[in-house]
Amino acid sequence: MSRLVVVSNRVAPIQEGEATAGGLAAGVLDALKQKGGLWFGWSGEVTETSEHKPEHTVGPITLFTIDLSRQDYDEFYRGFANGTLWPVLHYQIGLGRFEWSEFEGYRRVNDRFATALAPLVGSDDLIWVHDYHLLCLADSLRAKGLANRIGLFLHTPFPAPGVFMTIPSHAALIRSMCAYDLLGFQTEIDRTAFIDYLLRHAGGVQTGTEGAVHVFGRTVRTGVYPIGVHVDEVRAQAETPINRRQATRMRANLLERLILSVDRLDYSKGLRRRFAAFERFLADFPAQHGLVTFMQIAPPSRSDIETYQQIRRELEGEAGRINGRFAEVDWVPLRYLNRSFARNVLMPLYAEAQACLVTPLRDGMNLVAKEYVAAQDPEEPGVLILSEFAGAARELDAALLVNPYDEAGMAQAMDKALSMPVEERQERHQAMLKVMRTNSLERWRDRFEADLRAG
Ligand code: ADQ
Repeated sequence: MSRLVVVSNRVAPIQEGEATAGGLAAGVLDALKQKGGLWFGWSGEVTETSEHKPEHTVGPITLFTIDLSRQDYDEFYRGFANGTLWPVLHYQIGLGRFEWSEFEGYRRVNDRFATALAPLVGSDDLIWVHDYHLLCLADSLRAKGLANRIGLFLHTPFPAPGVFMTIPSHAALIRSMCAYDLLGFQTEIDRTAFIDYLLRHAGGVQTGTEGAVHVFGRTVRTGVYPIGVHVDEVRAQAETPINRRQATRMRANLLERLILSVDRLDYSKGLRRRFAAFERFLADFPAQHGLVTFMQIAPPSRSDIETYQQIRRELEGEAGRINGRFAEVDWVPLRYLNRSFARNVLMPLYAEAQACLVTPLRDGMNLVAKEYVAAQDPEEPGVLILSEFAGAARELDAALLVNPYDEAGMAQAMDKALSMPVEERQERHQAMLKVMRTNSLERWRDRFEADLRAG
């Protein structure tokens, strides 16, 4: 059988026998471990020579990475990928910037990936590309004569055409995306938005096959593949006695009700409005004073981009102000932790929390929501409060769904979560667990791979 070649912006650092991180890394690794294959991406290093690293083998997996030059990093990574695409894909048009030179840098790095990758690929290998950094990679590989099956899975949302078209190079991007054979999305909403663009703005015509469009002289297939988590693995991590002891110690100096949030520090995650909603909760529900702690874990990410520095400054200010307004000598309502935690600390902490607030303004899926549900004790589960604009809300509709722009609504949901009877909590938890067991991480991976192979 042909090999699987996975390409993503970053290759996760993996060691044999070590637990892996969530989401992309875990899903990709499982796929590669089963059948063996190649994982290709950026090393994470910026060097003047932008060299190839020697390949590195872990079990049946070969890792191959390249460095980026300073100019590549600035134009491709900080510039077009994270300064333009990321905000627009998350409907934050006002936060986007656009420079043609950065778009050219993005194309150039996609070409560099293709140049380094092409000689490593066999003629019948299956190429599975991940995410918004590499929308033009298939186009670059085709230009080098590769006729392999190439698929892209977009981990972020795909926005309504009118939003995507605010990117001045939108037409070139879409044309490049159509060099893929299969485009995978997290939800039907994302897939429909993409097809809508093709039909209304690119002269596409639907073929008889569901989700397939004839456009730019070829047929592009699309599919919906909601990414999942390893439910039993998360629960086992949450329950391991040594992990639990650590979590209980961490909890010891918190009060009896813990509301938890865990995110990368990113403006798309809705942290500012979430802080405001917690403030509203404290103002509207004084009976909860002295009883509730809201813990926000948010390690900085992309911190050399101005919009990220700004949100960090704002949140630091807000956390101080809210605590200043409400804290007592023996009670600090908001704990704001700017660091990441190992999974064996995080999963038991999920299990300890009575509620988890996951309120992104937009999110492709949001794995924290799924991890929180998976980590719960089925007899005494906590309550998930989830933004209706997270991809996960399409599956987890038994959560308390909220509008992340409605601060009063989120405050009410917090109160409802903390006073919900155990029967209702169990019922909601079971419903969510059932969907998550069906839409597992294995299913995500297997369906995408099978569809790409089937062609
Ligand atoms: P992200 O935007 O990074 O992923 P998310 O889906 O929530 O968001 O995944 C984050 C992962 O990192 C989770 O596994 C979580 O446990 C971990 N994590 C987050 N904060 C952490 C912390 N402080 N310490 C330790 N671990 C932490 C992108 C898309 C999402 C999509 C995923 C997968 O933006 O919408 O769900 O890819 O497709």
